[in-house]
Amino acid sequence: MTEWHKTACSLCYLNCGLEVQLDGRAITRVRGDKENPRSAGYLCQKAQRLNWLGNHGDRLTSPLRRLPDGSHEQIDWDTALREIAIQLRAVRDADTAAGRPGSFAYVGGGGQGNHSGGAYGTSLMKWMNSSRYFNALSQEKTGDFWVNGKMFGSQACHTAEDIEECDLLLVIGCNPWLAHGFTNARQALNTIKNDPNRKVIVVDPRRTETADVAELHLPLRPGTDAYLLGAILALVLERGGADREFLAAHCDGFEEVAEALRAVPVDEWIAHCELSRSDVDAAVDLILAANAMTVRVELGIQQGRHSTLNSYLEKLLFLLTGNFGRPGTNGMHSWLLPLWSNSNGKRSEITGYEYIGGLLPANTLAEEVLTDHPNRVRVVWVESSNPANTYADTASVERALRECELSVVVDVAYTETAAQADYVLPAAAQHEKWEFTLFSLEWPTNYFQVRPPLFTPLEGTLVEAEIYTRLLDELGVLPPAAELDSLVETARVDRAQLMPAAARLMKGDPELAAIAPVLLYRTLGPALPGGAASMAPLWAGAHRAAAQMPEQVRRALGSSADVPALGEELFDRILGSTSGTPFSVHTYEEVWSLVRRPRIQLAVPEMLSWLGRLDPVAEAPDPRYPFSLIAGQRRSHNANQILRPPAWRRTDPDGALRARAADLASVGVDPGDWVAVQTSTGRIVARAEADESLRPMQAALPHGYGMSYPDGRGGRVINGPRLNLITSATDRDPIAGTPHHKDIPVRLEPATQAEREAADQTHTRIRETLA
Ligand SMILES: Nc1nc2c(c(=O)[nH]1)N[C@H]1C(S)=C(S)[C@@H](COP(=O)(O)OP(=O)(O)OC[C@H]3O[C@@H](n4cnc5c(=O)[nH]c(N)nc54)[C@H](O)[C@@H]3O)O[C@H]1N2
Ligand SMILES: Nc1nc2c(c(=O)[nH]1)N[C@H]1C(S)=C(S)[C@@H](COP(=O)(O)OP(=O)(O)OC[C@H]3O[C@@H](n4cnc5c(=O)[nH]c(N)nc54)[C@H](O)[C@@H]3O)O[C@H]1N2
Ligand code: SF4
Ligand SMILES: [Mo]
Repeated sequence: MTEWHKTACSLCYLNCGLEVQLDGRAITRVRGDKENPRSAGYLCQKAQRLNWLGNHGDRLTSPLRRLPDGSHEQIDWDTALREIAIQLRAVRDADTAAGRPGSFAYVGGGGQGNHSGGAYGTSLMKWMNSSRYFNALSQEKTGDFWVNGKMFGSQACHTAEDIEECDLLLVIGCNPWLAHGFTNARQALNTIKNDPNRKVIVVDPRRTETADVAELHLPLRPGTDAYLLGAILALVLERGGADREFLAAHCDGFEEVAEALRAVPVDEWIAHCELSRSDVDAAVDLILAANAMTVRVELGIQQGRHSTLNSYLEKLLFLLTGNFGRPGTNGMHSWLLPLWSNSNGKRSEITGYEYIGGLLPANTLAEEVLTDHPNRVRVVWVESSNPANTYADTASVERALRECELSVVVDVAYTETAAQADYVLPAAAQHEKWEFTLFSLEWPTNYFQVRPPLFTPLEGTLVEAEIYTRLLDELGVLPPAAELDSLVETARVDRAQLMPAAARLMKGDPELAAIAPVLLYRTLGPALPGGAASMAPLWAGAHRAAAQMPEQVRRALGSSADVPALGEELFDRILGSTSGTPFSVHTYEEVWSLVRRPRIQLAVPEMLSWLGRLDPVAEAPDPRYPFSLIAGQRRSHNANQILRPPAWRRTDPDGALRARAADLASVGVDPGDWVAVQTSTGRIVARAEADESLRPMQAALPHGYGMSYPDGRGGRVINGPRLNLITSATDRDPIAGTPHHKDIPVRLEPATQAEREAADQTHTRIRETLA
């Protein structure tokens, strides 16, 4: 019988536990891992396509160097790392001589299921004296983090949902049926649907697959969530729905918030949302009747208009009604290693944007490069991200990649970003190395899973830990080999002694402290079983978690050990549990140990004044761009930029533009035609498809298309819309800089003759690559 190997899916950030069968370097069968304590056997249709993650014709197998004509030539690893090191050293020296902050930008550091590279990449950033970190979180979640900082005391405080126990699930601006976003989403939605005592409300302009299982759907006008949430909050207070006992015990600032909400012109705002008062009243009835409500949100409001304000109002909704920290409500999860940090208001000197969670807005990357400001970004280092397709305003991002002094891409495939880079470094794919995800966002029990490799690294590739270690060695930053080898011996003989020994080594040497993860890889790494060297930073994480929440870690492990032995035990458990393991178990009351202020601060002045400034009249649509585009919808067969070969998609091969048939007809387009989508930034062509679930004058293009792929004839062909050619990087949130991708003003028109011919030709070539 063929053996089943444990792993996890990395096609979305839920990272369901999987078991797979192999044939050579291929994954041939996939099933849910019933022993995974979190996902318990669950998977969705995408997991079956996992073979395409690392096994396809567009893998990188050699470092590349850009030639003057824009093409790339293959070079060997030593040459690549030597040349890159020389340039990095020169930039760092120039920064120091000029007394300016490091001009190195780190972009990415992990995708949906791979965060092992991030610790090493940030080591390089720190050694370059820089803190300029950009990634996907800073184009979706930083508004949320900012609000968390104000209300809960740290931007690394992050709320979670207890969907299993809730009796009301309020879904705002997300579509868990297709995008998941919480564990075992479809199963959880079906369970609620089949229980007469439990309800779902969906707030989404579109009648989504999730709305189909809901008791109530509020199809608001795109971009009006702040008005709706303001109106709902005002009605909840008016009807006595504030949980006075909870508020008195745990929160400050209620009176200021109540005063601001009393000023909300409820009926005017509901009219602006194009909803009926009776539907909104019905939602308020359900909220007031609920014993335990959980609010679940995502891009519909985070990449919607008034993004940061939306995040604030959404949190007020569960806090004012006392739906926090009890079974079935929102809570706060622990971390093994936090995926983002807390920033204290530091700002970019170039754009003025605040660092949030340690990140600068992804939307401002190109601006940080394309300026003559003396502190501009000079080096762009991209790892495990494809900003040339995923950041707003593709043309500017590509220009920034080309015009900076040095651009380096670490990826497994020849991405659109790699195509612009000075150097491209080929990484081993996720199933060719030890890997893990830091998307451990569960509450009150939280889990962690490491995945051992299924295959050896493809020839010519290296794991990220090795790439950064070799580079820092080339830069002469690592201590002498003899010194490191003595630590290797310490780690082998008595791991617990490594901590004080490493501390002695780094003491007083900021350069070494900056690269602590690399030192751990080099010293602890060789002592780890099964070649798990790159997992070394988790050792520090395990000790950190054990020290911060010993009681909860003991509960999770069933252990009675004390710190630091508890940290060692946790690390061993994590490395040894290929199906994943709980690492912390909180009681509900212990939620307060995860909040970083004595009391939650409800009144956030910037948010209350924003609420006061909301003005429906100022938000009339632009007649030149009358449609609202969902620029980046999650569908059955898209998965960010992770699966590149067109063959993986079982549905929606062209990445269709969807809109109501009548709306398509009104612009002279029939379903099946090529339609042009025009914005003030750009124009793209897509296949039109009728979809009556959208609102009138709303259209949708999918996320996760626009990748180029070898066409088998020596050229490359682009699969589906390169969406961010038409999005603007400056149409963004004033606080977090997050884009308004879910509500982009566009014009639709029939494609021109030339555009149709080009699109037909592309379509044919894509078909040929499938054959
Ligand atoms: N299949 C699939 N699943 C994925 C991914 C993928 O690529 N493919 N990517 C993963 C990632 S990285 C993320 S961040 C998540 C995102 O997950 P979601 O946020 O759930 O996905 P989206 O489809 O981007 O948008 C969510 C919903 O917002 C709605 N919406 C649009 N405008 C508005 C508005 O103004 N107000 C409100 N309330 N709603 C609006 C849309 O109709 C849509 O249903 O998905 C993850 N899961
Ligand atoms: N218009 C619009 N734009 C969007 C969105 C939208 O809805 N609309 N959604 C945004 C969201 S929510 C997100 S999360 C981002 C995602 O955008 P990105 O942050 O760019 O991430 P991914 O698309 O996941 O790309 C992952 C990259 O990592 C590479 N990779 C995979 N495995 C490995 C590995 O082991 N090592 C290395 N080094 N590389 C690897 C893949 O080849 C791919 O190039 O897109 C954002 N962009
Ligand atoms: S829900 Fe996400 S992680 Fe789970 S199988 Fe589907 S794509 Fe993979
Ligand atoms: Mo995302």
